[in-house]
Amino acid sequence: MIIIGEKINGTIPKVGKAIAEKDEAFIRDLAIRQAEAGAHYIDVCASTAPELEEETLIWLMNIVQDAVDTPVCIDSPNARMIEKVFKHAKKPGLINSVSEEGDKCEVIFPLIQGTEWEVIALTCDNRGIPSDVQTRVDIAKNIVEKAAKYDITPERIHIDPLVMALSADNNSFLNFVDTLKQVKALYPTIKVTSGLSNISFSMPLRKEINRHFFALAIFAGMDSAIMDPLNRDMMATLLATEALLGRDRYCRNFSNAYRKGKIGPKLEDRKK
Ligand code: THG
Repeated sequence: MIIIGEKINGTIPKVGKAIAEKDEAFIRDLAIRQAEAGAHYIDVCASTAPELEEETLIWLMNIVQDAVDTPVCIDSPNARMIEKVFKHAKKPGLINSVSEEGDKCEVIFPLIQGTEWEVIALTCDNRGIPSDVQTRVDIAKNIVEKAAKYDITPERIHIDPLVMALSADNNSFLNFVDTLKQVKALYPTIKVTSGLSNISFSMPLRKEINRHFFALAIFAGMDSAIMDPLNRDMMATLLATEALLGRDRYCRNFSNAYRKGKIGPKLEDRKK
C-alpha cells in the first residue's frame, strides 16, 4: 500500500492555526512523524485564502523537504497554483490532482512530461462528480488517453473514483469497487487511490466505518490511500489485512510493527 500522509492540511484546525502563526516546528513534527510511520508521500494542502495559497504551499514544501526525504504530494484544487509551486519541489513526487474539469490536464501533464512525477486523477468533469460507474470509467479513460499524449503511462496515474458518503448512496462502496475493477481491466498497471474518510460522512462511529472501508478496499485491489498514518488503529487494519491477503511472509511486518510499538498499545503502556 502506498501511503499518502494527509496530516499537513489547513482544513485540520490545529494545522490551520500553525499555518496562520507560521509555526514551523509544528509542521516539521508532522512531516517527521508521518515519515516515521511509513508515509511514502507527504501531502501538503494550504486551504488558505487564495491570495495566500502560493506562499503557504512553498513554505510547507520547504519545511517538509528540509525535515524528511519523503517526496511531497502537492494538493490544490487549482492546477495553475500547482504549476506555480512545482519548481520548489526538490525531487519527483505526486500531484493532487487533475480531473477532466476545465484545462487541468493540459496544465499539469506538460509539467510532468519526461519526469518521474506521478499524478492523482479524480473521476469528475465540468458536470461534477458522476453518480454512476460508467461515467467514472469513461472519465478515467479520457484522462489516461490525454496523459498518453504527454508520454505519461498508466503506472504513473492514481485514479481516485471519489467515493460518496455511504449515507447518501447505499451503493457507494460497491460502485467504488466496480469502478476500480473496470479501470484495472482496461489498464492493468494503473493505480487506484482514495481518501478514507468520505465514506462515513454524517454517520456515527466514523472511524469504525473508515477502517472497514479500508480493509475491503485493500481486498478489492486499491493501491494507494490518502490517510492519517498516525492513526494506529488504521495502520493495524492495513497490516492485518495485508497479512490476511498473503502479502506478509510469516506475518513479519505485522509482528515487527507490534514489537516496535507501531501498532497495538504504545511500548511505554505495556507491562514489562
Ligand atoms: N482525494 C484526494 N485528495 C484529498 C482527498 C480525497 N485531499 C484532501 C482529503 N480528501 C484528504 N485529506 C484529509 C486530511 C485530514 C482529514 C481528512 C482528510 C481529517 N483528519 C483528522 C485529523 O487529522 O485530525 C482525523 C484523522 C483520522 O481520522 O485519523 O479529518 O478524497 N485526491
